[in-house]
Amino acid sequence: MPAAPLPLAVQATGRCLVMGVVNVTPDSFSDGGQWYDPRAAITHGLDLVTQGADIVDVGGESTRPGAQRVSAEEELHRVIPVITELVSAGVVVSVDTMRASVAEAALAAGAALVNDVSGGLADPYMPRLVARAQAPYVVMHWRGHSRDMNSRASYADVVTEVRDELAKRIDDVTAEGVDPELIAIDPGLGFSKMPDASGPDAHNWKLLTHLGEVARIGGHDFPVLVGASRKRFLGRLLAAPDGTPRPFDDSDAATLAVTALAAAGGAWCVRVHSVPANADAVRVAAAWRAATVVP
Ligand code: PMM
Repeated sequence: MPAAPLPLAVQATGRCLVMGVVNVTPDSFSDGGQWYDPRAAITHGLDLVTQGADIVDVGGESTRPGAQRVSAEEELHRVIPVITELVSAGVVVSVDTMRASVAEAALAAGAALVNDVSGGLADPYMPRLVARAQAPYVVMHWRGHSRDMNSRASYADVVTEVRDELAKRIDDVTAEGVDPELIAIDPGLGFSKMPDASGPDAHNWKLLTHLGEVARIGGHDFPVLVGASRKRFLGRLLAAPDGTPRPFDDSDAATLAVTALAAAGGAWCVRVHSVPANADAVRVAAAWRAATVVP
């Protein structure tokens, strides 16, 4: 089944899109185990759409810091039945995978977008597969697998380095035939980024406040996906006086604040675990942006 067309510009949608997350994993950071059962995952995906998700992102491999990889067979076993069922219910599905074989099966099952947190680095066959399928492709900033990604979180100037490394990824994947018009970029919040709330290592905050610079590559403004939802840098920001980080399931209000700010700043899409309030926030941001335009 061909991938359904997905608008890749804020101008085309009138507002920032909301991507709801379904992690079909036993060990994801914030919702590990909750949607591991395929029936639970399918029901949750349908609920996310009812709550206002434009896209449902289905993943079968945890990328939490320190996570070990699962086999391709296991990943396929987790995600394909869920994607098949959601697509047959009319849901726009993205597949969160670093593997070309999983992306290929997901696209064959009707997925509309490939969300590759490695931006084509983890599997050399991924860019060619995406090119052949003419599928929209999220290219995230990534410096290596989760088991040791924190050791790579070293930057002199995080905004320039992330932008330059994304530019290299875009050069490489377009050289393999990926259409630049089908690429969205992602700064990869939490991936080889320190969770500090301030100071020189406040990598996530620097990126969030310079999304336009990160996305301007080779004279082209790429659509930006922001994945801040429930991440450690929010828990760190909201830590208790004794330094204990706020638990991930109590950081949805902070996620919402990032959504509103990023959407008002022109982000194309936000990837979130809890949809309802974020679906409202992107509409608020759209009205905010519209009212800033001088008639
Ligand atoms: N984060 C996670 C998984 N997939 N995809 C994109 N494009 N951007 C992200 O920031 C991102 C992602 C990890 O989050 P989770 O395991 O808590 O859902």
